[in-house]
Amino acid sequence: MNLDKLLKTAHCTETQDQVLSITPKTQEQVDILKTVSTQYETALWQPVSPHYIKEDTQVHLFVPANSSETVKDLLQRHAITHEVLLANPNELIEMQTRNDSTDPRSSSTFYERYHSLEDIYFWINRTKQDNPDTVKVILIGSSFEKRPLYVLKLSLNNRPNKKAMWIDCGIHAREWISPAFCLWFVQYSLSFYQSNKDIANILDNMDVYVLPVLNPDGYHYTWTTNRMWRKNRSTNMSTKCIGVDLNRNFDANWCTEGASDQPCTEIYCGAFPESEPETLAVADFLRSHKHIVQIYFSIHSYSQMLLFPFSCTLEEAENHSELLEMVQEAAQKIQRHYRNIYKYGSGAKTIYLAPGGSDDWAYNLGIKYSFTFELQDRGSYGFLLPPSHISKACNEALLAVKTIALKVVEKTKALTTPA
Ligand code: 9B3
Ligand code: ZN
Repeated sequence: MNLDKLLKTAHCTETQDQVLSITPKTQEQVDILKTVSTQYETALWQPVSPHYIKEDTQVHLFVPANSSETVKDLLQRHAITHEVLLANPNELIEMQTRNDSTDPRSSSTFYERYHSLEDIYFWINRTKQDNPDTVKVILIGSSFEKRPLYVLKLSLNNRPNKKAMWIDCGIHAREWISPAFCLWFVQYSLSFYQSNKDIANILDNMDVYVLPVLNPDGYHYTWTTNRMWRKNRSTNMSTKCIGVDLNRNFDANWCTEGASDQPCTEIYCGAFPESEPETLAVADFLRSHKHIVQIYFSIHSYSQMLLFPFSCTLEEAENHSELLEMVQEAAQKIQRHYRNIYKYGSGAKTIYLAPGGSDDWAYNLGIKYSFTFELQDRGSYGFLLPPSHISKACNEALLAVKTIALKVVEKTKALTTPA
């Protein structure tokens, strides 16, 4: 390479967006990082809020090109070392949004790609039309920007007194693998009901309600404007900052430690519990179906964890050991089949104390098998998991869902079938 070209490339990498991995070693470095992530135009990937930054724990920070120099200078002046986690996130983003469905050379299926909100609405409609006897679409409400919130009801047979399972995806806009999982799950259920005895056993005993995109406004925004957006897109007269963290807006120790009442933060809890139309729609639906819904799943990313209540308190759930056994078995199966490690445990003990989450709220409503999954990866790509990883990430999560659902089906049978 000639010098001219070398200089050009060097210059180019200097001025590109990057994701940095930084591990603060002292309290002073912690404070600097907190300042950087709040005062400069950056997006904190991990932890979710500057509040959780602590010594000897990795911070993943998205740094846009225009603040790159200032941020790196500041780190250097305080002798804070960093590694470049992703040198070219824009290339990854381009890869994820490229619609290669028309490219005949592409070998990936519909389910191995990410889809825009419009595509997902289209898919919902097509899935209903292709499966008129087994799939119903229920409108449970609408988002702040008045987009419909559709739930697919999978009902594979007409047995009386069936129980139900709920799965929601896409509470957090930037966690794209989550909606991809909901689509994957629906497709798998409809395709393998006839041939896979586990999925048949589950679907013979319960209906499944799937909400593919709980936060459509945020998801749309990540496709059009800002790939790193997390919250919904609601506005409020009292502030110029947009969005509420929907996973802090449920009525479970609402807005205590681990959430924020500051609208400009990523973990803003909203004006009051269920203040957001998206939260209210889900809460109303589950309240009116609480006698049949046995299992609640909420799908997030990233960091590979299988979590159960509580996140909003360090106290143990009444059936803590039962829930622990279930996620442990699921994690073991994932490790055996896919050689991937998932951490597991109650939310508060496994990641952080955080109130207002949907799983804790559903648990308190009486849904005793309540889980949040954090899918792949553990930070190599973070929220920008390449499409080529979708199938493995989804199959792992599917195995965990099946393992837990089968356990619940067995337990229910043991209770209702006389010996
Ligand atoms: C948070 C809460 Cl509040 C909960 N109940 N369960 C899981 C989490 C973790 C997710 C979050 O909202 O921060 C991870 Se993206
Ligand atoms: Zn999330």
